[in-house]
This record gives sequence, structure tokens and C-alpha cells, in this order.
Amino acid sequence: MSEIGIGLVGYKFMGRAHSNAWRQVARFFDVDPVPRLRAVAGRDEANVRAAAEQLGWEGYETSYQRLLERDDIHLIDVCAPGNAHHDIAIAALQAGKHVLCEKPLANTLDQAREMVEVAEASGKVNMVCFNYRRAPAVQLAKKLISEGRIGQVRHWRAVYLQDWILDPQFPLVWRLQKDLSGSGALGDIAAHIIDLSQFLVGPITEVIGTLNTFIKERPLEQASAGGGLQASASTEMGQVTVDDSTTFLARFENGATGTFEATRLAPGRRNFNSFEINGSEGSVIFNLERLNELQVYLTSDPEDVQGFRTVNVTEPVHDYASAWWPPGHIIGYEHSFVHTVKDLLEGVKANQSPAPTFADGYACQAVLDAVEQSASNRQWASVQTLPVAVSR
Ligand code: SOE
Repeated sequence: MSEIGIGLVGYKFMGRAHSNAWRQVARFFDVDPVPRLRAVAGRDEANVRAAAEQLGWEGYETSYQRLLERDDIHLIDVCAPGNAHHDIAIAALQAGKHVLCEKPLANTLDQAREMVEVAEASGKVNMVCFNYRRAPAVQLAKKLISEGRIGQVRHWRAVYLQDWILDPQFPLVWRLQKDLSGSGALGDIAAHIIDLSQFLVGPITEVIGTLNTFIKERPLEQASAGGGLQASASTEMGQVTVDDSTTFLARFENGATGTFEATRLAPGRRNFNSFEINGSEGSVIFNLERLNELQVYLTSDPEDVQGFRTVNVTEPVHDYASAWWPPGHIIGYEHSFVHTVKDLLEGVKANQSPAPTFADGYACQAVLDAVEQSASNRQWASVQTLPVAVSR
């Protein structure tokens, strides 16, 4: 059994979710290579040391560059804020490391294009952590569509609704600053439903949309007294430079229509990522807050039992399910990350980048970019595609 050394950059929410995935994957799946949690990197030594101990890393570094210099680290997992993705991923690829990068791939389309070009040239495995693709219920939706069981797909309809910044006193964290996050709800959560739509329905060719900022200034963030992970708000105010919400329409290459809404200002919606797909012979509905279930409607059902059925996607026949528990013993949010790193490790063994690759991350970034263009000039915007020279 071979081993692969992992180096993690960042240890906040996504760093914790990824750490759990690297710790758990070999305990539930037969993976080869087996991950060794070599080190987590962060600039504040006291905080990163505490995070290494709490999250199960063998050690820590106070710069990501130190991870790249280590011969016992072969894969870099980028869980840093969006403005750091480009530099860290490119340096890691050029240092001969495989790379898993949190979503969205980058803060700009130019950055994303360069990341794809370097990744393709490096020959290293590259992947973007759009983890919701690997909820078993989403995999079932993909299977039903691929097998033609809901017929020709005509409509995609998705919302991603949260409410964590509803309080105007919530501080101006990095996700609310364009230079750090690239955009707001658009790149953070609309990116997920864009990636899911292109995974399940196909490429988007055109969009028309709006971006909205309702709370235009917030208290500056200040590190809490004990230097802990939770920030507190100061009395000084700062400008919010990203969108609180986005709504847009899309045209898919295969002729389907798409409607998208993402907001962080929907009271009561904690992480409501939901899509509905209508085909010529059926429909499917997914709701992340009930992620073990897929609602399925098939016109082929006998007339006296027509209606949406709720499939509990925990049977051995369903992707990933048999690695966990018996049918009906449901799984959670964190399992989608375990499934992601499981498939990534299989990709490393085969030296084949598993989808979503950096090229798929670019395809999402191109939609983000088109929505921003459309919101600015109030017209339909075409979605850019990668230059032909860069293979998919
Ligand atoms: C915050 O919106 C966030 O943590 C996103 O950044 C994640 O991608 C999403 O999975 C949950 O919400």
C-alpha cells in the first residue's frame, strides 16, 4: 500500500471539512495511495499549531511555500481565500505537486485560464472541490439523465439561499471584499449551482443577469482578543465591495433554459441549495438540506400512481452508499468531501484528473465572468470557452 503526503493551505471552515475528509477516506474506502496528513500551513503560528493538533495533521508550516519544498508532500490542498488560489496552485503545480483547489477556481477569468494552462502543462492531477457533485442523490440525478430516463432536458431551475450575513452588524469579512473574494454570493454559492448545472445539463452559452448589494457598509473585522478563529466587529465601518445576491437567466448549448438565484439574505435559509430539472419524460428535484433524498417524477409511471416519489439514496446500488452504513442510515454534508478526495486519490493512482478539473473550474469561472459583464451592460453576455490548444 503506497502513501501520498498531503499539505493543506488554510484551516478555517473549508480547511476543517477537507481535514476531516483526508482523515476519514482510507477508513471507509479502499484507497491507494493512502493519504498522510503531513502538514497544514497558516501564517499565524499559534493558530496553525492549534489547528494542526485539533484537525489531525502531523505538523504545520507558517508558509505555503514551505509545503512545496518538502519531499514528503505530493499533493497540495488549497483552502485559502480566493485571491490566493492562483499563486498557490501555480507554484504547487510547478513544484511537481498534484493540486486540489477550493471553489471557485480563481477570482478572475484570466487567472483561471493561466491555472488551466499550467495544470495541463504540468502533467499533474488537478481538481476543483465542487463537492456537491458527489452527494449520492446528485450522482443519481446524473445517472437518470445520462440514461435518458427523464427524456430531453428542457429546464434547469436552481436557487442557493443562505442568511449568514443578514445582520448589518456582521463584520466585513474577506468574503465581502472583492479584492480578496472576487465576488460575493455569485462566486461563492452561485458557483455551486452553475457547476452542478453544467455537470447535469451541459455547457451554458449565454447569460443575462443582475448583481445586488443591499447592505453597503459593515463594521470592520477585528481579530477577537484571544486571537481565536472567530472575528468580532469594530466600531469603524467599511465598504462592502461584492454582491449580496445575484439572479440570472441562462441558455444551455443543448437548448435548455436555466434560471439561477443565489443570495446570502434569505432569512431562515441556512444552506438551501436546491435544483429542479424538467425533461420531456420526467423531473428530478434535489435539496441539499435533505441531501440523502432525490425527488423523481417519471411520466412512464402508471396513471393511478403518478406523482413525485422521494428516493432515499442510501441503497448499495447508489454511488458511495455501500462504503458507509446500511440503507436508511443517512450521511451528511461532510461525506461529499470524503467522496471528492476518494475520487481524487483514484485519479492520482491513474494519473488522470477527475472531474471537476481545472478546465471545468474555468468553465464555471467563465459563467461568473459573463454574469458580471451582463450585470454591468444590462445585455445578454456570451460565455467564453477555453482556447482549443488547452485540452479538456
Ligand atoms: C459559505 O457560503 C459556504 O461556506 C461556501 O463557501 C461553501 O462553498 C458552501 O458549500 C457552504 O457555504
